[in-house]
Amino acid sequence: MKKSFLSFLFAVAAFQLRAEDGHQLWLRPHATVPVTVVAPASRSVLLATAKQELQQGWQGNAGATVTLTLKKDKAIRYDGYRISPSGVQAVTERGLLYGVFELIRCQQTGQAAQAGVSNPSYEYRLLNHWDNPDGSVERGYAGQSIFWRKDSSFVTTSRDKTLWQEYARANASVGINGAVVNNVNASPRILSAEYLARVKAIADVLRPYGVKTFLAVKFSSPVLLGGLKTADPLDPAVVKWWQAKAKEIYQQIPDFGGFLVKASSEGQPGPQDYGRTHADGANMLADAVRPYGGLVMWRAFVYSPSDKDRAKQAYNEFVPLDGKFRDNVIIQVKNGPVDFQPREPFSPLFGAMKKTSVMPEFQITQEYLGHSIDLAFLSTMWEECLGSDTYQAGPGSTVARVTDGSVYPQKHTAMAGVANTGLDRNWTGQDFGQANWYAFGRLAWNNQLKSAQIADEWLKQTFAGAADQQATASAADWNANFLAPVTQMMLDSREAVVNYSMPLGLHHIMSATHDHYGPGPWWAPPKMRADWTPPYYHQADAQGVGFNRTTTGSNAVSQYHEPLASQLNDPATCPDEYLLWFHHLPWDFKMKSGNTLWNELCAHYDKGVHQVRQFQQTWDQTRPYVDAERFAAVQNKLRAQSGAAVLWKDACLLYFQQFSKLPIPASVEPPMHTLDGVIANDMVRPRPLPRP
Ligand code: GCV
Repeated sequence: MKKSFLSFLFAVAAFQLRAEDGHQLWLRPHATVPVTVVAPASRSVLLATAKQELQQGWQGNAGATVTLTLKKDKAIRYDGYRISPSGVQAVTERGLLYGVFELIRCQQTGQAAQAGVSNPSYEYRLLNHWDNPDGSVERGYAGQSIFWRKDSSFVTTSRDKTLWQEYARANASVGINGAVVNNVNASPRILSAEYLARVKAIADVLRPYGVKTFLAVKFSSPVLLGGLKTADPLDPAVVKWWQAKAKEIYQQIPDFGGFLVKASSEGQPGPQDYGRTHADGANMLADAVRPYGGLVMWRAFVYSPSDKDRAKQAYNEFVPLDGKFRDNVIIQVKNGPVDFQPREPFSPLFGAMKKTSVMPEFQITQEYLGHSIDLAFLSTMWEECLGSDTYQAGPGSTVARVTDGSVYPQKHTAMAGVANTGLDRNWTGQDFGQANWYAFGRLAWNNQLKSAQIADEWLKQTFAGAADQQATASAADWNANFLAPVTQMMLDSREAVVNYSMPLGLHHIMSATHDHYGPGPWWAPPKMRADWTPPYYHQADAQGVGFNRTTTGSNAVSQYHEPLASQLNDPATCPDEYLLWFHHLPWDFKMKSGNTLWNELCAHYDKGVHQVRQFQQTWDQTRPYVDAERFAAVQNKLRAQSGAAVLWKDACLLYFQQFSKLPIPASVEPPMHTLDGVIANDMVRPRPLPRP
């Protein structure tokens, strides 16, 4: 059972394929040695997968015997496992598979596999694909959908199957056990017989890797697909329609996971169209899937104008419904109260619904953090959210603990991530985007993991042995000149994006015309609803900048528990990171650093630009340690990101300067753009970046 330690890095160099297009993700082929696997006699496909993975990936002692045991064990919950000197023990076959992947991960990263139990933090660890039936992907930056085709062809090809299998395997390797395979802005067609046949085909390929298939459904499907006159959740015909549809699905996919619903949100139909509540809608669907053990994930991403402050609306709508949901409903809550911004405080819904299962939704695809161009390791952002103390059940009630069942008796626990996958050969567009998929899975398995460990694991599995020079390089050399600097770059990368785009609590000031890439603090076409425009969020004027959410403003602070509410309410105690989220402050406001707000803002934008330039230098120095293909790809992306960072800095400083009327400090690199120029360019769609 002992693993092969650091020699793994270099023993494999000769084995590597020289063409590294990133398709193998963190599961690149390795030199392996024989292992004997002793496992229960079973025809289970999952068990077969576990055995196969062990045999194909073993890098421990040659000729070792590893025993896989299925056994009741009170210490193991969900799909957890116990590692012992003789092998892996679990209660479920999925648990065995995850234990096997843990053994292999440890061997590959030079860690000793820890004897003992590892339980997942969440029962369900799910990817949400915003993939449309026509093959496009909403907020997708890595090509077309891996599940759906533009030509609406329903023939499942061997290429489809191979891709879905690789996808499922990657998920299983980090413990992801569910996939919602279509967009939350759901087409009713997804529930038609022809689409369900394809869903079945997908489910059949994902199953051997323990990945359950779920669907996002449109609330008005009974009308649009079923021809009913209403989708009122209390109408008996509607109830019957959903029951029949659930039966039809489960007949084809007996282990179907359930439904994800975006309702009464951004133009999507919902129970409120019929004067019903979210609970009425969710419960009706929950009853339809209950006989089969299905789940309903009901999204809290709603912002009907119940309050002038959009950040308050989800809380206003959902907290009064606490305790009114069936126990197979989970309320799916975005990490922040607005919409996946580079930095948001945690959503006040976390911890506030004490009698309802609540799950976090993170966005792996980088809608607001530079698409698949910018390098942004999002693990640090999710770690920040999960570690935030809600105080809802006393100190230490972190977002992690109020959602994973340790504080409240949630019937079900789950975490979702909006996927960043597409048909691009490397799956995620930017090679470092793979790290976000990896990190999501690892954090869903263990919500206490640290980003530094995740980055270290991912880099070792993704890049070790990926250059000819490594045949002669030493482990110490690789650690010092690749692993350490690149880990640091990853750990700094999200903060760099915050610095050059929306520092100090600024949010939602991106360009709308470029699909949320690049700056657009000025964007406010006439007649546009205000809470879709940046000026609504930054509120810049001659007096200052920021959204007043204190007790003298929208009072969003009151949705947080004490002592947090008071801390956030006072600019002297509000953390700088959230300052302009909660406060409208004068341009000469004295910051904790001693700087004025204006100078501090300028310094953050400038710092972001310099951080990206530092990343470029860091990456350039890794050339001897990285295969030529991925080296050039990342280098190109960083070059583009560097330009984008300068554009953000120049645009935002020049725009805000119109209000502050203050000079940009001499310590800050002077703008190379003009405000008119960047505004004009914002209205023109930029040419796509050349693909390296
Ligand atoms: C799927 C944001 C995105 C939308 C997305 C929505 C959601 O508004 O821009 O593309 O729609 O969030 O999460 O439902």
